[in-house]
Amino acid sequence: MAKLTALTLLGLGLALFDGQKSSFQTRFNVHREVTPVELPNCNLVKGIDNGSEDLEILPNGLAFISAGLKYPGIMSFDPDKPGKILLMDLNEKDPVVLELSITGSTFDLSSFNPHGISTFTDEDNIVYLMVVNHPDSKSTVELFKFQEKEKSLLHLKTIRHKLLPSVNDIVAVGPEHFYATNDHYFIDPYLKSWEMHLGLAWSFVTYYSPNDVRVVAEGFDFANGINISPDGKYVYIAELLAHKIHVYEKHANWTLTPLKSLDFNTLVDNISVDPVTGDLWVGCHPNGMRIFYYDPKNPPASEVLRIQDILSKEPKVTVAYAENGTVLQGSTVAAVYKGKMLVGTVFHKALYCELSQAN
Ligand SMILES: [Ca+2]
Ligand SMILES: [Ca+2]
Repeated sequence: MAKLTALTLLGLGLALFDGQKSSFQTRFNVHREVTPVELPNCNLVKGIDNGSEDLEILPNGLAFISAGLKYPGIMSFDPDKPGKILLMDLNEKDPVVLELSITGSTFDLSSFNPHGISTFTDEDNIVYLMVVNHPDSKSTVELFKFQEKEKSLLHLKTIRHKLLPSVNDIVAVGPEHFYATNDHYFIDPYLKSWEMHLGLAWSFVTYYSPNDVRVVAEGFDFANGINISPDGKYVYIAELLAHKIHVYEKHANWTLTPLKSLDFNTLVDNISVDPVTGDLWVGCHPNGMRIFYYDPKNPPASEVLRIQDILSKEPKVTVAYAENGTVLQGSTVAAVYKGKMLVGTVFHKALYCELSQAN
């Protein structure tokens, strides 16, 4: 009897191990290879060799790029160099990147580790830039005012909160108001490992304003990119390891209620929203193993999805760009402006392409 119980337990253990293994393989999409989708006139952006994890293009064609992310356990080609915020004017024929200087700083620039970003433009056309920062493996949100003439960012404040323990991306909904996704990467290496390998879905979304901070959505298997529809009525959340994009209805009191979810065969990272068409452009990792366990001989691929009419019964999903990592490794974000697309990556380069007619 004892022997039978031991065998049963052993069998159960093996089944659990097998289940865990297959769940890991599914969540990380370990068997996926990309079928290339090329675009005309693609050029790597000069001056970006060390990541361009998030970017946002203003309606006037100015693009902000967060560069130089150091993410626990993920490749960095220059781990000792602080990160920076870059600016590109996409109205220029051959746009160049320029590093924005930071003034009025009350935070330590030598440990600047920028991650997700978002902008808010007020009624006087003042542009605020919010930047997720991870100085010394902590998590803060740095608030800046963009000074276009001076090509600089005036630092206004550092935001810390216990409900912002490990922020990935944010979407600004006011000068000091935002929604933020949280994972556990910057809290504790053990928590990170548990969350990642066991799929505990501990990730959540926080609403922040100076006098009201609360969790508004939870239970995600690594919530990553977040953005908002042009009319401000819907919030989009990318659930990286569940390969889903969720649409939430946003209410006047800032609560979110789930409306629908879309499934994909790729790990969805940051979401950009075209301010004119409302289309979503999503930077994706076709194969999560290659991004979390870097091997230069078998580098992570890049893939960009475009989602049209997301609220309709049949949203149209197109692979706008896909490449096996020979040119661009680990795409995280893509945004469009006047028939062109800028694609960023976790730790690699950035690519600027013309969109084909089909797009
Ligand atoms: Ca963002
Ligand atoms: Ca991200």
